Amino acid sequence: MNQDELKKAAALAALDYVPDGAIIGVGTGSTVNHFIDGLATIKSRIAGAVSSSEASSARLRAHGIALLALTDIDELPVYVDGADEIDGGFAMIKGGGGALTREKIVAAVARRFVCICDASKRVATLGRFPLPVEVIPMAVRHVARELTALGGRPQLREGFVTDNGNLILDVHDLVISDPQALESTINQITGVVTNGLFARRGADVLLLAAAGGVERLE
Ligand code: ABF
Repeated sequence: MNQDELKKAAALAALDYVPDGAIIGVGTGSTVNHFIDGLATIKSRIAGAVSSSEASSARLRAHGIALLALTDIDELPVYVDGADEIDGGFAMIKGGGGALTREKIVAAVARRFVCICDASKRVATLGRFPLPVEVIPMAVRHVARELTALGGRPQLREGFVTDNGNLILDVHDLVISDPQALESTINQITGVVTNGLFARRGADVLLLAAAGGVERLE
């Protein structure tokens, strides 16, 4: 199986975690796109979806799946999303697709975060993937200086503006020995909207697709 087939296998396995009649939190990315396509086959069994990006909203809408605003609900049984990296404690680096802020918001509301990945995303230690940091445009140089002081090498994601109208710095060469501590430290930098470390609120379930099948880890 190639990587896309593995992503699809992980995504379809997540349908088992969709309760009948539920509103589902939906992430962003190519793995999630397979989940959205799978969700369309059972859309009569769900009440609708809360989306984490304009891209996912468009795909959900194209399938006729009802979109709800997070402000319309008080709880969410499950959130399904991919990751760029995930470690043994289910902490993640996310945001390669640029949707990290809304992903983190919807994940914060969800009772259960089901992460869907191909095996290439599984790492012992986070950090080979450059850490995305969403930044208020006027603060981008200040935040870059602060991230450099933390040992990172920030690069502006050229030509990219997030759904929220902000910029993204991709931070290379960070040594992430304590994901939760670094997530909090970066959150404190004035001008940072969100950083792509999902460690304080990691995944609850990991569906990891490899050649031998989909491993379900909790
Ligand atoms: C999304 O999943 C992003 O946070 C992350 O970048 C992406 C992984 O992308 P893909 O599923 O396309 O590999 O939630």
